[in-house]
Amino acid sequence: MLKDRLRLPPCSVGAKGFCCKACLMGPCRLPDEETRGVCGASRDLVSARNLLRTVAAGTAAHCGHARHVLEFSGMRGSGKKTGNSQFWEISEALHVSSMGVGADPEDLLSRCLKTAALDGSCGLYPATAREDAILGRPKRRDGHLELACLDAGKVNIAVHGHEPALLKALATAAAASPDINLVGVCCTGASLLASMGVPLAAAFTMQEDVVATGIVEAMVVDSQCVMPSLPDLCECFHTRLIAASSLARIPGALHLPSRSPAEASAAAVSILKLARENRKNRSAAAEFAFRTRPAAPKEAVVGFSEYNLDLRETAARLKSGNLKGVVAAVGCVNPRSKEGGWVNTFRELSADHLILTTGCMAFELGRNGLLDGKRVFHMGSCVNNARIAEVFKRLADILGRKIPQLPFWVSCPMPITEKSAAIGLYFATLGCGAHFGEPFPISPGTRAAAALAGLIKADYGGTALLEASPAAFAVRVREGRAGRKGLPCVFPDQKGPSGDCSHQLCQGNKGKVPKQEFP
Ligand code: BF8
Repeated sequence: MLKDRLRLPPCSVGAKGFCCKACLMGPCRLPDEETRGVCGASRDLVSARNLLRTVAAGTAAHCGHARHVLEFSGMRGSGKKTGNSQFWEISEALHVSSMGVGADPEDLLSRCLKTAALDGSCGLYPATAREDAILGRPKRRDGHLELACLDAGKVNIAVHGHEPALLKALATAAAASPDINLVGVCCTGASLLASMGVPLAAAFTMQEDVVATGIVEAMVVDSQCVMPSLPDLCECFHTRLIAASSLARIPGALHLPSRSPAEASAAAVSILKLARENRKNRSAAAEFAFRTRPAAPKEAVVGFSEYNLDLRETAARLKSGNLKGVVAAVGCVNPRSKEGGWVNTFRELSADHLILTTGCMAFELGRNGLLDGKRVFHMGSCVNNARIAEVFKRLADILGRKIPQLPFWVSCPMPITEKSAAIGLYFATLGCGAHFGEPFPISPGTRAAAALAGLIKADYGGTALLEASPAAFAVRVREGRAGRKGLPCVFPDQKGPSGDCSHQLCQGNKGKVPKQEFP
């Protein structure tokens, strides 16, 4: 189980981004500034190459996701030109970051941002648009979270991964079958929760716990964030593992790839039959143990998007200073992250900031009771960060301002996957404040960190913050995008009688000096 495997210590040099595996003379670990890799690469070059490879992989995952759902809908040829540009951008990113090609860290970091921009336009946006077309737009609804969503009195099926389009047929069939209890895991689960009200049993770190309850007859996985430990774990229980993606082969799983709605409908019939038949193999002891668990599902208000949030009211509140900013809490919950306290930080910020949230962070905030649909809004899965980008763009339009002028932050406090880096940097290219906690391929306080922040600011008007401390992050958010110095007033007509601007939108708030600042 995950908690046992976490005993394997992470490489202390690699965790800071200073381990290079770009060629087979290494891996080269660079413990200090003076040490060079066998090829002569410095720490700055190694960390820039590592970040570019990370962002390219994350972007490839989101673009691949978008392509799969387009193909699923019979839209194979559509976006061929876009597909070519994705291919070349990602191919060039991997090429230039290989050994002996790009040697200028700043140029590589600038390519990180170009690749991340593609993550949004060719990954998050088309994946979300197709998802809406297939599943229907999210609706505000009451949702349920946590393992307690499993039902010992029914046949339990869990769906896990990221491509919910493949599993819509299963969700529809389950909804029509009173003996079946369907629950979601990770982002496939988050999307099905938002659009169809399927309860969300777990996020990434708890996926094994779902099987370990011993009362899950089938777990259907598609792709991304599916732990390779699942086949072995399922063997220890009676759970049948079913792989629904045509891309991801998983040893020990029953493969039922769904490349079209017709294949998905046929697979749904097979999965329901198989799960029903497997019910007799459930251990009576496991069922008894689950029945006697005291926990009840956590309640949450979910299903928000750019279409059903009141953006005019939000803009008015921002303009009046009643709301100090919008903070998106996105991405993963890394079990290795050293600093706890992020949930409390977002709770505190929600007093005078609108909090939007997606992915595993949304689950984490929800299981801590924060998804109230009043101050903290569940916006769906990680590709659904396109919805948050749309909220920012539309608020900026209503306010008649550019995003870099506005107090919009995207925080990815505990990244795990390459996708998280791509998402955060995509928002930086929109001109938002982009925050990453630890671990991250670029270490705070390094020249590479300063260069990345400088590029984000100069080329996109965004703000970069690498900060592992929740308290320091909150200070910086309250202080404003421009830090201590503040920005010129963006609403000069609203200056106070003294002529000084204390308007929140201008971020002239003179708060405490943050522990750490990046140029
Ligand atoms: O895409 S938040 S661990 S589940 S990567 Fe994965 Fe991270 Fe969770 Fe969804 Ni997003």
